[in-house]
Amino acid sequence: MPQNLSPIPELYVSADSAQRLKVEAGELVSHDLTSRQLCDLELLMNGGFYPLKGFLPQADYDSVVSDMRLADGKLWPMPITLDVSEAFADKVALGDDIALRDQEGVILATMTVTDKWEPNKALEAEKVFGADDSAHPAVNYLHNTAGAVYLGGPITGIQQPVHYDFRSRRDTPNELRARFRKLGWRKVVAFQTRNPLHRAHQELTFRAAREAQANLLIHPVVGMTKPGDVDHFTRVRCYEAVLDQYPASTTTMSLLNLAMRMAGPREAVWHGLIRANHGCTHFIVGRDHAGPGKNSAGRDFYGPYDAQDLFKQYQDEIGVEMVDFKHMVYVQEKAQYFPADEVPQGDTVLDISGTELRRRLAEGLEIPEWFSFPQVVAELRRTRPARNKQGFTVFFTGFSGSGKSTIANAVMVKLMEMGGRPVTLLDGDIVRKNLSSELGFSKEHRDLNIRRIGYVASEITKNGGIAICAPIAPYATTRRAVREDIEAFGAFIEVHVATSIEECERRDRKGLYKLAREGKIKEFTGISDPYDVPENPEMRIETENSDVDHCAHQVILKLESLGLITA
Ligand code: PPS
Repeated sequence: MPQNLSPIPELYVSADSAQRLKVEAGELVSHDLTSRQLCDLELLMNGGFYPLKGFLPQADYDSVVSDMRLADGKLWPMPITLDVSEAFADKVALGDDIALRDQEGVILATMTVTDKWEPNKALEAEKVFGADDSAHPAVNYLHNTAGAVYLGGPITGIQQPVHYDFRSRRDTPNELRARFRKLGWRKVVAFQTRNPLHRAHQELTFRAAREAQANLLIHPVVGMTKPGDVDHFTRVRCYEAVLDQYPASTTTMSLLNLAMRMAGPREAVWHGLIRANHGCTHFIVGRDHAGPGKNSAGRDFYGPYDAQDLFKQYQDEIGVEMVDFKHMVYVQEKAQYFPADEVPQGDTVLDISGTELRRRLAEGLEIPEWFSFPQVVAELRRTRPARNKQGFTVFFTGFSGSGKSTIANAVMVKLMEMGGRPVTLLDGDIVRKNLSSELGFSKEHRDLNIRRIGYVASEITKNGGIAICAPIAPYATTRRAVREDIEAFGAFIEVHVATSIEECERRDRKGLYKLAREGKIKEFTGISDPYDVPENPEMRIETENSDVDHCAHQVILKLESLGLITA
């Protein structure tokens, strides 16, 4: 593919106009961008999403969803949308300019709203992600995080989002193009990654570049990746260590502030277009590129080669050539890496899967030098200490009077007796007194209450402590959101205290069921308000025939079996 390194159009106004526009925009209705929208806006403004001129208007959106093309026919596989709440949408009329602010309130851009509509999210999920299945992180986001209304229209960029971390490693498409021009790099292979690099990656990327007779751009995503991934701070420190392993002047690295959608084939095409905008000529696409994992039936969302097939089909339009990702394995006798299909006959192949690596890290086991670089392993161990040294959250859920608090208390005391990590109990009643005293029991207030508990628990988990939560937490989607927040930092163990409503009512320790039956307490869980029974909790406890000590002991045994505590 011919390389084009002339500057790509950006959406920024000149510095003088920016100053004036910023003052004027202070008067406009303003929208606080979500983390994902902030990533999207940055790439819209700096040309990473060229030829988009703003968040998609409806005609472009419809066409992208159904045909992977903008309304004018240009290839674009991913809907880049500004989702807002209905309440916000009501404040905006077509033709209005709105200010787009970052999370600190800084105005980054204005947008002229040309379109406003309620999208068919189920259709978007089916078409873009292949299934309306909330096990897919982007579908879950679509239904449970994104607002109900989309606004579309052109953007006027005022300033770039500010990044305080790894500033010298961040480049706009035009900065990278200029760098390639200056270095005389006429062919550039980009490698997209959201994981730490080990020796096999170094081998395969170097090999891919050599085969294409090109230079190499390590282009990791540091915006939003798959929930549960290693945080980008750790990854960038790991990448920096690996960068030293490439022959000098063949390879460079730049960080891409992209919010991934994990959309497999469509995502691969999108990644290709983004790399073309960054001045690359080749792009490495591997097995299950940007795969979201398993669907709710336990099967992969996409076939392992779907992304490669789709990419090949659109390669000319994308403007970058696909380079096949070779699965590299270590051959013991030769003490070097080979593509899996070129291993000399009879030789011994060594490989460590991602799952096995996580297990070894979790259990503090040896990670051999042939697999990774010592600096990378040291970084990973620093961030992910062995499981018995990490923070975690035990989240009890169940009806009022089911025994959650009593068991939670007993578990807390047992853990404190063992020592080693600080333990905090976030019991329903304690939280309602100290954190949520103004809240009632509507769905909105319960959700807010649980999100607050989740936030505190995630901070405790992140900092290596043990959080024990014991609210009713009646809604499955909210429990899932809390799980995601916490699993970014450590284990989340959901314990369903499955005492039946009849038994809770029979016990009626606080006399609340009686009042609920008499209608004196409204929206009472299990009587006049819903409770979603957890479908796949880590543990379910029956309290009707066991005493508290036995129930608490079962939890302790579970924590032991997960390697979170050692006897
Ligand atoms: S929630 O739904 O998770 O926000 O509830 P939570 O914060 O755990 O608070 C539940 C405790 O509040 C008392 N209470 C009620 N529970 C359910 N429904 C209604 N309407 C209600 N009104 C007051 C009740 O004592 C719960 O305490 P526990 O410890 O669960 O028995």
